[in-house]
Amino acid sequence: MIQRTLAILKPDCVRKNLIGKVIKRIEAEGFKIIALKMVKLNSKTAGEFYTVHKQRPFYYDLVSFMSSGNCVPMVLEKENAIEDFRKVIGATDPAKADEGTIRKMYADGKEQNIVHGSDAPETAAYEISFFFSTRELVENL
Ligand code: IDP
Ligand code: MG
Repeated sequence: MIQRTLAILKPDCVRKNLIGKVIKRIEAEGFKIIALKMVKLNSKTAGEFYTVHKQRPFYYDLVSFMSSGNCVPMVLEKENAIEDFRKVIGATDPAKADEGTIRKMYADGKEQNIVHGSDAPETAAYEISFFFSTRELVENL
C-alpha cells in the first residue's frame, strides 16, 4: 500500500550542511518527496509536536534542541513508507543504529540524531497535518 510519512531534517542536520546528502539518500531509497519546506520552530510549536514525550526526562532538552535552528519537514511517499523510512534512519541512538543507516552515518548522539520519521499511520497523518495544509500536498492543487 502506498503510504505517506513525515520526515524532518532536524536542526543538527541543517547546521552540519547535510540537507543535500540526506535528501539524496532519501530519494535513492525510492521515496518521492511530495512536499517540503524550511521552518524554525519555537518552544511552543516544538513542544506541541513532541507532546507525547511530555513526561519524559529528555523533553525539555528535546524541545530546546528542536527550536534551536531551522528544520526541513517533508512528506515522503512510497510503498510501506512509514516502516521503510524508520529502517533507513535507524535506531534513535546512533550508537545502537545499524551500519549504513542515516543516524549511524551522521548523528552525534541520542538527542541530536539528524532526522525524524513518523512511527505509525495515525502519527504520520497527524504530523503531516502539523506542518502541511492539504493545498501544500502537491496532488490536490
Ligand atoms: P525516534 O525519533 O527514534 O522515534 P523517540 O523515542 O520518539 O525516538 O524520541 C523522539 C526524539 O527525542 C528522538 O529522536 C531524540 O531526538 C530525542 N530522544 C529520545 N530519547 C532520548 C534520550 O534518551 N535522551 C535524549 N534525547 C532523546
Ligand atoms: Mg518517535
